[in-house]
Amino acid sequence: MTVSLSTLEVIIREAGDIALSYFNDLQNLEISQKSPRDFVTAADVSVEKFLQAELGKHYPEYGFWGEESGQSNNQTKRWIVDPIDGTHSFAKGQYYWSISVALELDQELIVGAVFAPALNDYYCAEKGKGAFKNGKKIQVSNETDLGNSMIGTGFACLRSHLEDNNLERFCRIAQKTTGQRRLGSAAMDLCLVADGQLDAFWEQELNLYDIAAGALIVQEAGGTITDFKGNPGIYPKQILVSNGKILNELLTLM
Ligand code: 2AM
Ligand code: CA
Repeated sequence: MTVSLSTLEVIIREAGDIALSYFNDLQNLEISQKSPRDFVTAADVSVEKFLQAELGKHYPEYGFWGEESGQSNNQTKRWIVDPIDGTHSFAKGQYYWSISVALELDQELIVGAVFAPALNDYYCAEKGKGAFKNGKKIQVSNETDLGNSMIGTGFACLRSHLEDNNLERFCRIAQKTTGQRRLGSAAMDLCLVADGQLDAFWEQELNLYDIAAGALIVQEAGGTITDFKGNPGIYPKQILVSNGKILNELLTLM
C-alpha cells in the first residue's frame, strides 16, 4: 500500500479537531474575502497548514496542492487538499462542511478521504478496494427512475458571473425529480451519492481540490462521473455524478 489509511485517518481527524476549535468559537472567527462571495477564514488556513506539515512529514516523497496555499513540490505525485469545503456554511455555524484529502499519483486518484467533523462522518476509498463510511462499505443507490430521484446541485458558477449560471438547468431538472438539495459542500455531495443518500449531483465551475477525494469515493461505490455530455472523467468545470441507473435520463436534461 502506498499510504497507511489508518495514519491518514488519524491526521485528518486531528485536522478536524482544529477546524472544530474554530467552529465552536465563531464569534471570534477571522474572515476575509478572496473575491466577492468567496471567503477564507483563519480555520481554512490553519487546517491546511497542519495537513501540509503532517502529510509532508509522513510522506515526504509527495507534493502538495491546497486551495489556500497553492502548489508546492512534486506535482506528479501529490496530495490534493481542500481544508474546508463549504466555508460559507462553516462560517454560518451550519454542520455541512468537510475536509477533503486525495492522493493522486501520475494523474490517477489512489486514495480519497472526506471528513465532516461537525457530523463525525468519515468517508474514504482506496483505488480498487471499495468505499467506506465510518468503516462500513457503501454503495450508490438502486434508484432507476429519475422521477423518484433526489438530486443535489450547487451554484459555485453564480460567483463566476457566467451566462450559463445553472439556474435554467436547475429549473428544468427540478421539475422532473422528486427532490432537490443544495447543501453547499461539493466534496460531501459526492459522498452522499456514494452512500445512496443522493441519486445524483451536478455542478459547474468547481476546482479539482473540491472533488478529487469525493470522485474516487463515488467511483469506488459504483457511481459514474462524467461531464454534461456523458464523457467519462473528472471535469471540475462541469461535473455530473450519478448512481449510473438514472444517468441516461439525466443526460437528456443537462
Ligand atoms: P469551498 O467552500 O471550498 O470554497 C458549493 O457550491 C461548492 O462551491 C463548494 O464546494 C465550495 O467550495 C465551492 N465554491 C465556493 N466558492 C467558490 C468560488 N468562488 N468559485 C468556485 N467554487 C466555489
Ligand atoms: Ca475550501
